[in-house]
Amino acid sequence: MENQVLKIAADNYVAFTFFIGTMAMMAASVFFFFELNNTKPQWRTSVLVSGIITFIAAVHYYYMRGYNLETGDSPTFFRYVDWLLTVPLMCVEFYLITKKAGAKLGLLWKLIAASVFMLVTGYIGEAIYPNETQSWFWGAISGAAYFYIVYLIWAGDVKKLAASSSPSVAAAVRTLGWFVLVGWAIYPLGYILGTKGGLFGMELVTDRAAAVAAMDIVYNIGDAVNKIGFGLVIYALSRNDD
Ligand SMILES: *C/C=C(C)/C=C/C=C(C)/C=C/C1=C(C)CCCC1(C)C
Repeated sequence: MENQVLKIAADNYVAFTFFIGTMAMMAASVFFFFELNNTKPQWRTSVLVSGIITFIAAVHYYYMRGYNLETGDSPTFFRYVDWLLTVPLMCVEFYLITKKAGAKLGLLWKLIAASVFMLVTGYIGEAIYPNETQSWFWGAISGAAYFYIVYLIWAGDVKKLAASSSPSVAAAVRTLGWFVLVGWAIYPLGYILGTKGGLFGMELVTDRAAAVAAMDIVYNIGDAVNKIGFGLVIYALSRNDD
């Protein structure tokens, strides 16, 4: 049997971005955790959650890098496990930073329930019925939950609470709202790209392996921006607000 050493080829941008993603998420976690000591007590939970988000991602990225290198496949299952843990936590941040303005537990549960629903239905469509017409149905109801989260942040409860918060909390909610509206939009776009007869049409995507690789690279870069950038907005808020 051939003894194969798995190393990242110079042109393997998928494995490379999994590797860089692991490092970036690890570095961010160390930063958030160590900064807790010089964070005002009232902001510690929020900064801690930022660190937990990047830490969970770092562990998943380490695993996904190995999985991708060994199998050449896209680690769809572990992406979803990662999202299922980190996305609800990102939603929790909206509750935490608006709590001083009176955010209720009901809002926390609405955000968690919508994000879990979005991811579970998305997983069913992407992993269980990937090449069937019904993946459109799962994608659509997942998308509805996504727009509900966007609604809560831009026009619903979160927006109203932000309006009665300090200017720095209001500004942070707006910036984080852009992350959700624009940064998170890459995920449903990737889903549509991979759906049979999707917007970009499987007929248009002649090289399926190349399309999946491109999707992984976009997700890897997007995740770093969405998780580390998101955490840094919270961190900056913890320095600017009382
Ligand atoms: C750090 C990871 C993040 C912020 C992941 C976010 C993922 C989404 C917003 C995924 C959304 C999806 C839809 C809106 C419809 C199609 C299925 C999904 C799960 C890709």
